[in-house]
Amino acid sequence: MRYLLTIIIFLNAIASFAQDGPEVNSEPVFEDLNGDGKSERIEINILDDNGDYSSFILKIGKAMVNGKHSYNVTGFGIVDIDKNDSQKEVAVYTPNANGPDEYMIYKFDGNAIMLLGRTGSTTSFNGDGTVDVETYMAFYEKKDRYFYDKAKDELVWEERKEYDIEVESKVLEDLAISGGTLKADQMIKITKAVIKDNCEKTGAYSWELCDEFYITSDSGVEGWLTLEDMIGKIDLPLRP
Ligand SMILES: [Ca+2]
Ligand SMILES: [Ca+2]
Repeated sequence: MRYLLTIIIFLNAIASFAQDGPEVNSEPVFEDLNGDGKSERIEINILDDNGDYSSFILKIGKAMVNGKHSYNVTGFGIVDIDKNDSQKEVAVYTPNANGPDEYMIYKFDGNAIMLLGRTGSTTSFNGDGTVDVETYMAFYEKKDRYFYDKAKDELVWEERKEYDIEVESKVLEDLAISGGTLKADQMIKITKAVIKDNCEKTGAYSWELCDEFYITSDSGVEGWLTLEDMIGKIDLPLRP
């Protein structure tokens, strides 16, 4: 029993799971990344720069690459962005201090290592050539999708400005919107978020106050408001 417990503790020490992501290893792993039937040895050296652990050297077979992440790196996982090809990828992981996960995703073609892209927040690898990234905004989650462009060998963002969201909230004081007036204490739903470019008005935590939101309500009053319009007037579930 004690022997088993020691093994379990040892395994816990070398592998942990990222939120929604692959198993994260800090020890070498053997895996066939380029689909030639031979496994590569994959290893990460996390560099200590006076207590900053965001730089690393990734070694795959005889190839190596230097990388720098946004936060301290804890290891890497093996991911399969597209299960329909024989390639697998290496995702170097940092648990962002603010909660969301971040990955730098590398391909190995048998000779060289190349960076396909990086994801800046909580990431889901769908296995069909797409990767979903969920970013915590002021009071909602913004869901973006990337697809693996094989011709470019790059993870490409599906560009969008408008996001469907669903946030219920209460009106704190009477507030005029394009479709009428929202009354204090009535419940509303916020159903769309539009991210505005070049917003220079920022609030606490760099919230972009120009972003626009579509409001619906049981009273039939609907319309658009900016984040600036809403703060203090609508009981938004703000998260610092
Ligand atoms: Ca191989
Ligand atoms: Ca694949």
